[in-house]
Amino acid sequence: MPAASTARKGHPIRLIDIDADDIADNGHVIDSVYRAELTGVIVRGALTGKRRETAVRRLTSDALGDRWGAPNAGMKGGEIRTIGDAATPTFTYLRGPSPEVYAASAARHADNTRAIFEEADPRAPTAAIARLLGGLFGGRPAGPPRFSDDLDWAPYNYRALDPGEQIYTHHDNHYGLAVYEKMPADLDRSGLLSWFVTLQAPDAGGELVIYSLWGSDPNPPMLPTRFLDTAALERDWDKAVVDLRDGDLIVFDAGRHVHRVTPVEGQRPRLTLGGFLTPAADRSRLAFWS
Ligand SMILES: O=C(O)CCC(=O)C(=O)O
Repeated sequence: MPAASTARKGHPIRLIDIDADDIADNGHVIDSVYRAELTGVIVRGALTGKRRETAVRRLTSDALGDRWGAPNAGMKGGEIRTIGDAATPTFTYLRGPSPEVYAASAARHADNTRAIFEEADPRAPTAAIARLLGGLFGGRPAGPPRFSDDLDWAPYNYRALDPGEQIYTHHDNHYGLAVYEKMPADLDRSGLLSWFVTLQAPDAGGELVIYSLWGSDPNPPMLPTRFLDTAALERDWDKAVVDLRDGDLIVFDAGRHVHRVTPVEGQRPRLTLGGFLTPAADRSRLAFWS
């Protein structure tokens, strides 16, 4: 069923809202988002039960101490914590992590995932994500692409936004970063989608806001700091505020649509795991990575 359909300034925002049990009936969704016919899909209850609870217990314990990184340390209000690097610009690496830095992080992914999900087979949580994303791609194969002869891209990273922190307004079309030299050539770079699972929703705030502005639009509203002017977006552009609860997955067109996560309120950190995805140019498979 349609969750939002609006048109003011900018491009239409069309999100659909489905139950995890209905994925098989929605195998067209990723193709539709890629073609910009849809902006995204919310899948309710995608990662639930003991698996989600264990990840939350571990991510909120002291046990993971030095696995956590602070890629935006010093960026007031935007100090996300992560386990595992992402192929995005950060305050630490303005042009994204180098291939060497990314490879070192991706090589630790399996061990981190074992420590967070405490499952005998550390590949099982990633296989579950592959089934969800592949299901939205008509059941075609889905997985992280090769990074080098003996390493895959990390399938996702883990993110915590503590009370008061936010993700500032941005889009994710980052194929220009050096790390993408390692992306297999058969993958389609004409678009890029984001996806993430909410492991723990915050008490309040921490909402994903998707704007009708595309990163490729001419003359986007900018602040003198070269950040996008969120106040102007709130005033003049259309938006969808997405209500994501524990266990929900969202896949959306983050390569085109400018978006942000509002400041987390209350006591609980907002915990997510996620990354990006794109299909092969021949649509035979889906690649997802952090
Ligand atoms: O909330 C998250 O984990 C990431 C939100 C975001 O900016 C994205 O998915 O591109």
